[in-house]
Formats: sequence, structure tokens, C-alpha cells
Amino acid sequence: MSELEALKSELQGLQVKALASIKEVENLLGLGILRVYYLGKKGKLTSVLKGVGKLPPQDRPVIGQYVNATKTALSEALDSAESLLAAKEKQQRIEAERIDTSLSGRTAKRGVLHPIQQGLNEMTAIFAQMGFDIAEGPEVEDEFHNFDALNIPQEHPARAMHDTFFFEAPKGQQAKLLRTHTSPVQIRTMKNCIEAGGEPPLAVVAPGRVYRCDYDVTHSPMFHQIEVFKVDKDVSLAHLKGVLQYFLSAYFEKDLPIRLRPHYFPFTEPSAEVDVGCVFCNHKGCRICKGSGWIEVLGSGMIHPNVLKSVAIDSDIYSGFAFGLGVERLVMLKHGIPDLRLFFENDVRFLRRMGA
Ligand code: 2NL
Repeated sequence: MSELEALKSELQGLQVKALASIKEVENLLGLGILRVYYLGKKGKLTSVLKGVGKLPPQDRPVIGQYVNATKTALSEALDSAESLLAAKEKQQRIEAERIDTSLSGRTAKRGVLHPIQQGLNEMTAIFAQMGFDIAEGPEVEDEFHNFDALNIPQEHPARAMHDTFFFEAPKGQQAKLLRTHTSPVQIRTMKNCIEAGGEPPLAVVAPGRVYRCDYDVTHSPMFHQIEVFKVDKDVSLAHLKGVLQYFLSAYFEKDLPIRLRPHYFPFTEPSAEVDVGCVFCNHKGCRICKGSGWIEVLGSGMIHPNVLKSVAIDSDIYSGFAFGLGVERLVMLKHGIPDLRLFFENDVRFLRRMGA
């Protein structure tokens, strides 16, 4: 076989192989590689052309025509494969990026108030609805508003270092402390009223944070209280009991029996602890109420004459009732929450469950 014949058949074989490969390639990337492999500067066709130099001069134009024909055939095959693959890949991309507009949207999770803040708001709202004004006051207090004015003398155990968080007092200045109850708000409210030339009736609910140096399974050093008082002419224990009855039934959303049990507080006389019929066993007696059918919920009484005196209200003309309750305790009873610490750990699963 002459050199010319050999080159011709080499070109033919190359074309057949190339066309077969082009037919089989499945994507543009593979096609691009084939194009370079056959038609590139260092490609197969170029290397065939290098053999042309060995041919006698009269054969060279002939083989040149063959090379060009092969080049054209491969070029056309590559181009048409390219437009097919491009169309196919575009279709695949459209499929993959398809958006199902009939799918319902995912709503963003909204935050909720902390269960204690919710309870505090609910309780405050019940008193506001009954006509009590809402009052707030400072959490950093002095001994007068937190203790002296409330008939809690200097030597009283409630003032002990281990119950109250005291701040170090600069020389010659009054000691500051974190309020241990919301009573100082009530003292300030009464005092401000009288000093501004006002007079009772006064009816106030004071919600807020309070602090005690006490930390165990059932105590937190920061907790929440709501305190309520009313001062007017002829306010009696019957008014106290009526307000308590209404409030507790409204908060627990059912008619509850209540009872006042004699107790002692320095700032009220007489004083009483208040029980409700056990919300877990409907007053029958269970493990939670220790078989008694009653659960203690708050402390109350008629405001001590010494307390009225300390804010310059004449106890011969006016009388008043007052009570204070622990918000955490009431929220736990209403929702059957077994452990105080759940409120302070802030596990979102607990918070979300409470936040419906
Ligand atoms: C309790 C007991 C109580 C009061 C708070 C009060 C306020 C003034 C005058 C007289 Cl300004 N009393 N508050 C009275 C009785 C009880 O709280 O165990 N709270 C959780």
C-alpha cells in the first residue's frame, strides 16, 4: 500500500471512531474534550497532517482535501451534537430548579412571652379590670421603704443578711438593697398620694421582680410577686375575701372554694394565709394537697395601723386590706408545672409548649 493509501485509510478510521464517540457523549463537558482531542492544535487531525511531509509532492494536495473533508465532517458533527446537548442540559436545569408554587408556605415561628410574664400580665389584668391602678417601683430600694415603713423592725429576722441582698453602703449613706417584696411600691404609692395633697380611696396592684438570698429546689433568688392593696373608709376583711374570691376564680377559670387561715405578718393585723380548694383533686384530697383538700396560695391581712402611720394616713379614719402572691407558684398550680426550675432554664421546648 502506498503512503497515500495508508494516510487515507488512517483518516477514514479516525473519522469513523470520532463520529461514534461524538454520538455517544452525554454532556457538553465530554463533547468539549472530544473537540480538543480531534480538532485541537495538538489534536489527532494535526498529527495526521504531520505525515503529509513524507508524501511525494504531487500527492500532497490530494491528502489536503481529505484532511479538510474530515475536519468539516467532524466540525459539523460536533456542532450539531453541541446544540442537542445544550438543549438537553437546559431542560435538565429547568426541571431541577422547578418551584412548586402550589406548596403551602412555611410560617415563621413567632416568639412568645415567657410563661411567668404571661401569668403576671393575666393576673394584673384581672385586678385592673376590677378597678385597681397598676403601679411599678424601683428594684433597688432602701431600708425605709422595704422594711421600716412596713412595721418590720431593725432586729426582725426578715432583715437578716442571709435573706436580703444588701449593697455596700458608701460612708454616711443609707444602705441600698434589692427589694424582697413589692410592698415598697405600695408604700411609695400611698406616701406620694398624701404628700401630693391627695387622700384615699387608693386601690393599687403592684407586679414585679423581687429578690431573696435563697436558692434550692423550690426557691429562686429572683422571682415575681403581685401585691394588691386598698385603703378607704370602712374597708373590711369582707372586702378582702370578696376580692380574693373573685380573683382566684377568674385566674383559675373555675369556681373555687377559698378559706382564710389565721397567720402572722408584721405589716397586717389581723393576718391570714389564703387557701383554695385543691385544683388537682377538686378539693377531695390528694398527694399534692397532702390529703387536706386545700392548697395555700397567698398571704393577706388588714393593713397594720403602724404602716398607715408611716405614710401619714390616719388609721382612725381609714382602713385597708393588702395581700401578696408569688407569681411562679400560681402559674405552677394553674398549669400543673412540677418544678420551679423549668421557668429559669429557658429550654425552648418548655417555653413553646407554654406559649400557645
Ligand atoms: C405573702 C404575703 C403579703 C402584704 C403582703 C402589704 C403591703 C402593705 C401593707 C400591708 Cl403596703 N401589707 N402586703 C400583706 C400581707 C401579706 O404577702 O406571703 N406573699 C407572697
